[in-house]
Formats: sequence, structure tokens, C-alpha cells
Amino acid sequence: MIKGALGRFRKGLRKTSEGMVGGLRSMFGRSIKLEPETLDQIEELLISADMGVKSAVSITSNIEKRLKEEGGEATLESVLEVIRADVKRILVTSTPRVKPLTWDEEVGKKKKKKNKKSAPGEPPVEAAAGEFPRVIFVVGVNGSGKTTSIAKLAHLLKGEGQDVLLAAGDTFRAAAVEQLEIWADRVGVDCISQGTGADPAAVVYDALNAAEARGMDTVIVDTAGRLHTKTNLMDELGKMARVIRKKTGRDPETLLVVDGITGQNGLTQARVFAETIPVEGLILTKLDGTAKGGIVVAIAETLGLAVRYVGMGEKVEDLAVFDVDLFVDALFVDWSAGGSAEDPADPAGSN
Ligand SMILES: Nc1nc2c(ncn2[C@@H]2O[C@H](COP(=O)(O)OP(=O)(O)OP(=O)(O)O)[C@@H](O)[C@H]2O)c(=O)[nH]1
Ligand SMILES: [Mg+2]
Repeated sequence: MIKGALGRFRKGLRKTSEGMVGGLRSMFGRSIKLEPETLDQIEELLISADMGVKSAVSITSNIEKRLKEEGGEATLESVLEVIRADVKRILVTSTPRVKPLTWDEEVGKKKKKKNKKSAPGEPPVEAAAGEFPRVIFVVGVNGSGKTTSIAKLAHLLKGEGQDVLLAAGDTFRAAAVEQLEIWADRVGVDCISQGTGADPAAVVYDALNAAEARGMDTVIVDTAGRLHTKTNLMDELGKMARVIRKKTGRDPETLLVVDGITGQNGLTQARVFAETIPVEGLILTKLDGTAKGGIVVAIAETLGLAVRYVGMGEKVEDLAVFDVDLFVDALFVDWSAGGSAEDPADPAGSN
């Protein structure tokens, strides 16, 4: 286990656990009675943590079962046990609910339409694995936390001993390049850029050349946050992906950044992305700023996309590899009963 990881999750998810566990405690005290309004209140509480209606309904019906089994009254702890087990089950068993796309299909389709006469012009896909760096493509709507997450991810990978290079592919928004450069400096990695207004695909091309020449392990590409239409998104990202495939023989690994505070709205945006471009996983940000960390459950239930990393703060250290057990543990800390952010595995506290 990562040192201090549980403590980081507990601290990051404190608002959510306070809202949920604290909410149950203040509504019912230490024991919960089987009454219709009780079940409604619990369902509302789960929905207000953003777990999604479907999850909330199924969890509440399991709570009803437990209450019946226990003769109409159960302890807060045993009700929490039901919720904990259900949340874990939903996260562990979730399967993709958006049709998986490949850059091949999408990029190929586009090309055919545009250049009917040209010979199959796709770059040869060579067995280049191992020779070229891993390329992580970070996408998402404005302000979701892409650039900050890239810095955090670079910090995390660097801590694992990897050589990381950043590519300033957001050439659209003024100051986006400088922002990434500042982060790169702070983290102690290099950043390849061409400035505002440059062709993002050209920046990616430069970055891959530099990465190859310098023997880097991973290139992380920042992208512009706008999302006018699916076609625009596909055009710009598709062009970048094509450069990556041409150069490395592989498709980029696309991580979609979703702002945890935007709740159901964020879910809708995530769906638009996942139905437009291939998305391999999510970075869910700002979980520290919300009592709605249950969004992880709604994502599992409605999109089935894997949450790979979670952002829980604005510092470079505030990104954690998503872990179901740590997440579930952190979600159910009873702060009013003396819960702590201290990691049992790291009593000195590395947070
Ligand atoms: N509290 C908190 N704030 C975060 C987190 N991640 C990002 N932020 C903040 O969210 C804001 C937007 O972050 P950016 O990284 O600039 O977002 P972006 O997606 O690159 O935005 P654009 O470049 O405009 O598309 C900044 O103020 C960040 O500090 C997080 O995990 N927790
Ligand atoms: Mg940005």
C-alpha cells in the first residue's frame, strides 16, 4: 500500500463522510427504526451525496431488508455496514456502459469522408512497444482540473522513478501554456511548448521527438478544454491522436478529467466525451471540495468507466491512485465518533 494513502483518502473525503455518516447519526442517533419515512430520509441522504438515484434506491432496499432481519430496528453501524458493502459491490462489479470506441474507427471514418481518393493513408502501426514513451492524453471540459491533474500525475510518476515530459497541447486559451510551464517547473519536469495559437498536433509531434531523443518514459499531453461540438472535439483530438499513433505505433492512453463538484452535470459531460472519443479512464477532481464524493458510485453505475485517479486538493501531492477499499473506508469514517485522517499503516502521518 502507498504510504499514507488511506489518510489522504480520509482527509480528502471528509466532507462527504461527514455529510453521510454525520447526517445519519444526527437524524437517527445510534439506532435506526424501520419506518417508511426513515427509508425515504436515507434514500435522500444517499442522493444528496450524489450516489445517483439507481444506487440510492437499491441500497435503501437492502437497508430495509436488513432492518426487517433485525426485527425492525438496527444500529447505525449495521446500517452503515449495508451501505458500505453495497457501495463496494457497485464499484467492484461495474462494467462499461458506453460503447467503447477506438481512435482507429473514428479517425479512419473521418479520413475516408475527407479524402475519398487518397490511398489508405493511415500511418503504419508498428510493433514499437517499449521503444517509445507511454503517451497519456488528458482531456475534459474547461476548468475541470486537467492542467493541475497533469502536474500531480507527473509528480506521482516522477516519484516512481519515471522520466516524465509534459506537452502544452492547450494552445487555445491564453496563458494555458504558461500555466503548464509553471507547474512543470514546480514538479521538476520539462515541458515542450510552442505558445498560444500553435497547432496542438505540432506541439505533440515536437514533444514526442524530444521524448524519444531524451529517452523519456512518459509524455503527458494537456489539451484545450472547450467542447463546442463532438465534431470539433474529434477533429482536434483526433489529429493529435493520429500524430501519436504515427510516431509511436500506439494510440494514446486517454484520461478524462471530471470535476467532482459538478455532480450529475459532470456525469453528462463525461458521457459526451466517452461517446465521442476513446476514454480509458477518469481522473475525478476536487473530491476534497465537495460533500458529494458519492459521484464515484454514480459514475460506476451509469457510465461504468474506471476511475483511475482522484484529485483531493490543489497541491501536487493531492492526487491518489483510485483504490476501492481505501475509498470505501474513507467514505464511512465517523468523524463525530473520533474518526481520524491518520493512516493506520503510517502512524507518523505523511500527510
Ligand atoms: N480543491 C481542489 N481544487 C482543484 C483540484 N483540481 C483542480 N483544482 C482547481 O481547479 C481549478 C481549475 O484547474 P485547472 O487545472 O486549471 O483546470 P483545466 O481543466 O486545466 O482548465 P482549462 O485549462 O481552463 O480548461 C484550479 O483553481 C485548480 O486549483 C482538486 O483536486 N481539488
Ligand atoms: Mg488547463
